[in-house]
Amino acid sequence: MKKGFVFDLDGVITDTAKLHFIAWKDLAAMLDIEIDLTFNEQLKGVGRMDSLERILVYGGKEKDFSLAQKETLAEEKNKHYVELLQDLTPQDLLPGFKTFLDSAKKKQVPCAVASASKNAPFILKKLEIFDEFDAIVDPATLTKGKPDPEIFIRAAQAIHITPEEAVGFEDAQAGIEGIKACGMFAVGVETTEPLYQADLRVKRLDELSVDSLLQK
Ligand code: XGP
Repeated sequence: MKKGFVFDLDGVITDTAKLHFIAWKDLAAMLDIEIDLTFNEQLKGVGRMDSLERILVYGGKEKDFSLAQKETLAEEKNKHYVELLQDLTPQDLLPGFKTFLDSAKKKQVPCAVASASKNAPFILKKLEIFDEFDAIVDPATLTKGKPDPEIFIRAAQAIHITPEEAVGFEDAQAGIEGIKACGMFAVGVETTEPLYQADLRVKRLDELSVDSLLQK
């Protein structure tokens, strides 16, 4: 029996992945690196500095910048990304998410957010669902990023359940791997790429019934 839900943000609650792509693509272009949507799949679920590192490796420029310069580049990307977020409204919730969340809340299922994004609280406020969650893991307090399961273990702890008692929702392969590595039940939200190892795959969350998930 499951007792709580743990959600990734980008690609599960809202489609901010496309805004991250715009901001990373522009930053990469400034460095003479061209990234496309296929490469962008590798940045999903990956934190800010790790995302930058992957772009630099992809462009063969991983040795060209000091840590301080990389921090400045990451800040620049984030400034652009936050500008793109200004117009976010509840209309930007992914189809089916709010219906599913409302149903979970009605049944008093504790819900947590496990996102690598430091912008998660700001985004949840823009989407007007910040108060619906019982916990939001602060990625700045983690020692390892996804696919390590740390963020999912911390999310389960924060809602006072074990990972085995939780269902995790993810759109990124790294996230599914993290969920499975700590014994959670994994729901893969598939858009373009297939997700391996997911226990269940859906296109939108309202394809699922809260009751049947709790019985997994
Ligand atoms: P933050 C973001 C990364 O910049 C982005 O590349 C990832 O796809 C995203 O996290 C995953 O949720 O982190 O810059 O919003 O803190």
